[in-house]
Amino acid sequence: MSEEFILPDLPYAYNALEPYYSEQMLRLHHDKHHAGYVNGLNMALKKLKEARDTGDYSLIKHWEREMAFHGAGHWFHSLFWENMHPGKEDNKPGRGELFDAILRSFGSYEKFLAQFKAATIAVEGSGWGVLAKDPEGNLHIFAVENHQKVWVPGLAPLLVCDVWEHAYYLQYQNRRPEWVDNFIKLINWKDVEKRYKKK
Ligand code: MN3
Repeated sequence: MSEEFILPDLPYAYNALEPYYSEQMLRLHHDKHHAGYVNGLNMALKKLKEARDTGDYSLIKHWEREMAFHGAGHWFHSLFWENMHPGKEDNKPGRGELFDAILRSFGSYEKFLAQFKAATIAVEGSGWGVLAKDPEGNLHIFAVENHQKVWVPGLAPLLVCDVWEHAYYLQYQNRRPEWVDNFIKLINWKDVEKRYKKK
């Protein structure tokens, strides 16, 4: 990999997610935190290339960990931005393939929502609530703590909710459940369905 990763632009204006997600918090989260992951990923890749060129692999474990940590951060945040759009109080997925999969996998949309919220609020420390698709097209909800370490092979993430403190503290302080409630209003279900339909 020689190409540098770049910070993707947001697919909406910085104030587009108000009042559920403040412009100030979005600027900090995207321009500083996500940018930090992109820089960290590029640095790790550069150091791994140097190791290949010199044959000095003495720090390989360190740079692999750095690559995993920053790479997962970059990947999850890129997904997270696209998972949201301007919010509304009664935000729900429309009828279709994804909605059918939600019914099949969780029993009802309300049950899905209750489990997704509970799993996300219960993340210990920093992490993400994740909705993912398995190779058979069934949906699963799980929490990702320490995003560089936890991965389930074969699961494709469709929807992620960031519950690192930097994602909500400025606006919500310690009220993580309130942030998760408002995240639900911001979900771009068309984006989630597009990802579900991808083979
Ligand atoms: Mn974040």
